Amino acid sequence: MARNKIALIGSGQIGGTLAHLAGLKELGDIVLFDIAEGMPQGKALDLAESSPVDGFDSGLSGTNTYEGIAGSDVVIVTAGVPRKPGMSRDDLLEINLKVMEQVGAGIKKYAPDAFVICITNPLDAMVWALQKFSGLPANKVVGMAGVLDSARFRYFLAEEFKVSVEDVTAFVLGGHGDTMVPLTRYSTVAGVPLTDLVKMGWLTAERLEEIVQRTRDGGAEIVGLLKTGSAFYAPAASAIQMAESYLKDKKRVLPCAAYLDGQYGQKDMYVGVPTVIGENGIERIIEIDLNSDEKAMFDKSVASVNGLVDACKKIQPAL
Ligand code: TXD
Repeated sequence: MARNKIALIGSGQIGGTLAHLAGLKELGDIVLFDIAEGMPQGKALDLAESSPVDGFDSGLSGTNTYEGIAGSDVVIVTAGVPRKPGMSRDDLLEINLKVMEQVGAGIKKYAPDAFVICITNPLDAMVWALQKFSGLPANKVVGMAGVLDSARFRYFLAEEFKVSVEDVTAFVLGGHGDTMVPLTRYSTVAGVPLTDLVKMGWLTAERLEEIVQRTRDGGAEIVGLLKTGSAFYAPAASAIQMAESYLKDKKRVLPCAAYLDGQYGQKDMYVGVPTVIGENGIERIIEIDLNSDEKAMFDKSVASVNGLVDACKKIQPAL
């Protein structure tokens, strides 16, 4: 049986980490693509040279042409420019929209059957544009943000409670930005909702709000420390979890930026919602009941994503 083929469009910080993780997990053969000459080839060779040590068999190659991604089963897109300190995700919009146009055309021509995971920021608008530019079915084009945002929330909670990260589940809805909606009553420690943990005296409501806010600012916290780019280890790990669920038909329930066609009262937009990822891509969008506070936060987040999508339409009227 032939191995799966995984194409990484953009071989920078996240792209390189994705290649490493995909290799270590033997998810398939890996092609790194970038416009920078030699860089994807160099990373591919370096990673290939680590494979005898770590004991994994994955073909690793680098390319600067879209032919190289032909027939890919999964395409993960990080191409574009990351944030510098002081920049918002939205500042990236104009530059990265042009990049999505090129990437979408490449995927349309060479990998029309792939499951496409977009990571490039501003995420919800870029994945929306990438789906349009590529013309792939909406269930096969998805954005990665919720897994990362939930992972940050889980980590902060596990630290706070001094329990294993494995026993903390978290639920984050909405756009990947300052308006994301961490849902405390659906986030748990071993099944006990955070709202109950407040009643049990594990933490105060104020402390919980601080952790929620740190989660919202999680990306900026890393940008502020790194100074030369944005987070890459946790974003890569998150996208690999999504790719793995597709390739192995695991049907994981994961929060992703998915195409809404009436769900949550929204049409023709991408925003973070709970989904099921299996062999058919996004197989289901789970619609949960939101109370009035949560609904208000979700609507605010949707409005902010819609603002970015409108900005895309202004720059590129064909969309
Ligand atoms: O949760 C999330 N979705 C995110 C998103 C979390 C963290 C970072 N997030 C975003 O991912 C970030 O704001 C960026 O938009 C992307 C990629 O971040 P990364 O840290 O990997 O950026 P790098 O290291 O700059 O890599 C980007 C690469 C770089 O090598 C460029 O040469 C290449 O993209 N690039 C291109 N490749 C192909 N085609 C085109 N047109 C192109 N332009 C730049």
